[in-house]
Amino acid sequence: MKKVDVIAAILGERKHYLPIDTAVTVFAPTNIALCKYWGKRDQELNLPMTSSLSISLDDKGATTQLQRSTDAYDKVTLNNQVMDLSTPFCQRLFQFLNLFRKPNEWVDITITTNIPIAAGLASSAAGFASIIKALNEWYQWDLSLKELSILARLGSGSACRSLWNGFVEWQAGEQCDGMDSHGELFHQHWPELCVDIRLTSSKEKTISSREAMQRTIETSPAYQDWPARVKEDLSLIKQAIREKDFILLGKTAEANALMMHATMLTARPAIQYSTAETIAMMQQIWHLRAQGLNVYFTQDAGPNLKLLYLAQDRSVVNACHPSLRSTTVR
Ligand code: 2P0
Repeated sequence: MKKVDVIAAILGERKHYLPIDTAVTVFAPTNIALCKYWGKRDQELNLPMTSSLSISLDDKGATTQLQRSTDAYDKVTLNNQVMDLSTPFCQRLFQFLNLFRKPNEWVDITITTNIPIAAGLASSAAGFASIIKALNEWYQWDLSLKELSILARLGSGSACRSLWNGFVEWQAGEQCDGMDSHGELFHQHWPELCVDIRLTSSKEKTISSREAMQRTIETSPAYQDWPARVKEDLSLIKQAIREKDFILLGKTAEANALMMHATMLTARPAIQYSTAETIAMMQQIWHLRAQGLNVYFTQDAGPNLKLLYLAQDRSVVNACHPSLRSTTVR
């Protein structure tokens, strides 16, 4: 099954709609997975091997402004910088846009993120989610969030979780067209749950998560244990959120992230996103926990850690160790 077939099935007649003349501006939050997506059963459609669950970072994410280009060529601006259209960023963007637009529909697109790009902070998730929301308004498709989630997934898997604020579960689904593989709200509120990004590096990662997850599936003997582990972790994390059991949430989310990185370390050749700073940071967190502080971490495809703790511990977390000070994002 190809992306164009999925798009045709969702858009139907709407595929022929013309864009409006005015600019549209939309925002999508980035999301941090508490139970990770790692590995695909279909690379073309970004269909995952397992379900996953994330929390969105409300006002941290990507804003996309989309309008007709005043010239007969495309224009891309990323974080106030006019982009060369041959960069990998623009190539990936146009691969996606070309699935939807018609010939000569030249675009002027401006994407602004308030999180570092490609440092394992899920900026591509927010980026693709905001682009599909912008297309939905530009062409006046009037699609549901579920349909937008399926289309966002075609750009980047984790983007399908960035259509909502709060907790979002991405159901892996079983169908080969992926119509049952999309995000949906996990209806729970937990305003006391805090997420901090501890930035050890905002440099671009050396290996994309797309390439890393494929190599892991193909070469890591540890990967065979991953789907069963995720099933159990997902169930525990949902229980923890429902019962507001922070310790269960923290220890399961941390173990899930470490297991994901263990599958990468045992790939051939090995993949390691952690730096010396990342490891030192993990040890500090474990040390603080041994002293009784309820702080946990999760880590994505990059060296930065995200701290998880409750609002009541915010001042203690910040005071404990100067190097633990970080950006509170939620
Ligand atoms: C996640 N990550 O659940 C996991 C944890 C990184 C580590 O989703 O190939 O950029 O576009 O589907 O979505 C990052 O992978 O990969 C990711 P593609 P994506 O957040």
